[in-house]
Amino acid sequence: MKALVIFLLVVATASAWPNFAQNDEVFVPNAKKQQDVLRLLYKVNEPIRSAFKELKNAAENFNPAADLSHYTDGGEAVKRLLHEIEDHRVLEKHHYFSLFNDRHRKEAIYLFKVLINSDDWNTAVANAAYFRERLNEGVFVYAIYVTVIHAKLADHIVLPPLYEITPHLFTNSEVINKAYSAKMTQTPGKFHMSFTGTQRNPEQRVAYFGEDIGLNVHHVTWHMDYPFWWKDKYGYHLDRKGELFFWVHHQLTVRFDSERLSNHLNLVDELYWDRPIVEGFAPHTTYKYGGEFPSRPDNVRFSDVDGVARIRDLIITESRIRDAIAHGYVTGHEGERIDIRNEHGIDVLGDVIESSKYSPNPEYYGQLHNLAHIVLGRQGDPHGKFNMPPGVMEHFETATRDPAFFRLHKYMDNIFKEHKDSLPPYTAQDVEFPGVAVNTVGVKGNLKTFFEDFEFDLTNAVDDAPEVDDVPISAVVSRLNHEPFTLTFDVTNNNGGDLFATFRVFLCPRHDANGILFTLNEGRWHCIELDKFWRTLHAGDNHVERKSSDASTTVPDIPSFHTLIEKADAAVASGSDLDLSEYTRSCGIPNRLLLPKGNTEGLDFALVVAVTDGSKDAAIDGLEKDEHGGTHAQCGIHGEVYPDKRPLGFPLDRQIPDERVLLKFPNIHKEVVTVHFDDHHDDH
Ligand SMILES: [Cu+2]
Repeated sequence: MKALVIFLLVVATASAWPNFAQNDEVFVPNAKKQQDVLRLLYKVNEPIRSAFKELKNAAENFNPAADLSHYTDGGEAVKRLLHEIEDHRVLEKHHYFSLFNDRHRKEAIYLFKVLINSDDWNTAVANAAYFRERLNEGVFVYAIYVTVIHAKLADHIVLPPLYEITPHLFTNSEVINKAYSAKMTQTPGKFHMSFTGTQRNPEQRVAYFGEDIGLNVHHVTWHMDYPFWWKDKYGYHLDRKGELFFWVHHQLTVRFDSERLSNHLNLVDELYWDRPIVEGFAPHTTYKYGGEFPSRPDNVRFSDVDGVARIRDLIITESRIRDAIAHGYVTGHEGERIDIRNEHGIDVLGDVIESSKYSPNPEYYGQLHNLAHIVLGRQGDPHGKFNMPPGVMEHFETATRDPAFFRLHKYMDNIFKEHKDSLPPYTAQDVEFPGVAVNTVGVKGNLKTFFEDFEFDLTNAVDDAPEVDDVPISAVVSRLNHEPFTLTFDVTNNNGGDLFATFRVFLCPRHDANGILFTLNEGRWHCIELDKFWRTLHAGDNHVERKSSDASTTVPDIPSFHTLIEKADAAVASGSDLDLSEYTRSCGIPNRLLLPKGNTEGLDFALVVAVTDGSKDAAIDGLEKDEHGGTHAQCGIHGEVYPDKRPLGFPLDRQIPDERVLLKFPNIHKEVVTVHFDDHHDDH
């Protein structure tokens, strides 16, 4: 009986298929699109549920190559992907996926190309459903995320938090094991996730940062927003991608350093190819399929990694890059000189170091960042003797868990610094804003941090079948958060008319771990970018307020997968609108991580504010009202130029030979503030 019903259902929907596929003008409401994406990602390790009739039907009956007029590339990508499947070349299901594996990445890009080249929503969804059943789950999830982020058709769609889609990459083996036994015994469970390691390891004091699930989402999403494999023919140019690569990782590094100072640790040292890797790492993390993430003992000396890179080659790559910095130019593919001793040089250098498809000469300058990630990830099994799966460094989701990640990025950050230090300091003309003075900067509320518990769903962590009931299984993690606060700025405009102004706000550590005061020129390189926003200054006195929740470096918490499903289902059922625009971007530091932890005694920081001429700085309109989502500082705006014409980090990115010179400009202001950590937050 059941079989007959399914048969009739398939016949009924299959006969309706031609209309469905041909009608490219059909309007699909946002709520329906949102529901489609969520259903595509629902229990992604198993076949599509038959309750999702349209998707199930597409998975079984859609023929991706039947009508190639639906693809803007004439069906090129779809033909190739089908060919790969026919030839049994695709990565099997229930196997790990790593973006750094050339073959894995190629498949994910094929699927991405099929989807981004689909000229209407229904074609894209039918393809997604079809290939979901035929490709590796990791390949599928990656391609869906990157497509939704970049496809015009998927504007305003909210992607569910990755820690609920691929929980294995965000939690530890202990929690996963408990989740399995909860499922097996059908007993609901809530499992507290502790941070990796023990108190015998000083690095444990800052594990809460590298293992923060929101920070991990930010990092992996940034790399989806700005994929190193991106070509402009996929839709648009990713403006200042190389410079953003530098800036976002610089900010991760300085944030980590501020967390270290908050916990009485020295600033992180860089990695040296010819010295032992000081910190070992036992990830306590497991693949869904493919075993445990490999460990690395303390003080391992670098070994060449078979089939990936020799350490000697990485050293040569580095010295070619340092040569380019010293010469002030990069040599392009045809031998041409690309000048980098200017404000755009950092963008070229970022492309070179990552290296992305934008790199002007990867044959010569190699792929320092990407290869270093793999090499570092494989030091536990460099010759592949033990058939270990890739290390945490080989996934953007898990990389920051390893303290060596920050050493590696400090190493690259110092190369970028060498370049920035080769540029002349800013002149008065560069930084001044005549007639504008920042008189006071204040804080309403407290700069107070605390830990809080956060629960997320682990249903996707365990295997499942339609006939097995779900039991609620979740992980509880401790997360850093802060009390809401408002920054206030009293600014005078003596020019008699309205002026448009850019507010640049930085939080800079004042002392090193030994309590020695940084000079401005040392300290500037450790500044955390808190916010960047635009305001009109009227003639006379202006009082400007900016809430911590509005910071353009940050994003709010993404609603849970479950909440998103409920909202989308309800909106589709009632035919109502679904507005989740607040959550469409998950690139950005989680807002609760806006402040570094500080400590119970109170840790001093310099709040440095520069108010500069917005009529010269702003690259696009609509910035004053945050019309572009307000998450641009480290993630830009999709399909638009980066909103600020100034170099990222301006005006603290270049050498400051004499701090009196910079601070004498009335439009630049420094105020000492204190960040307190509240140890007993849960007690009140
Ligand atoms: Cu990264």
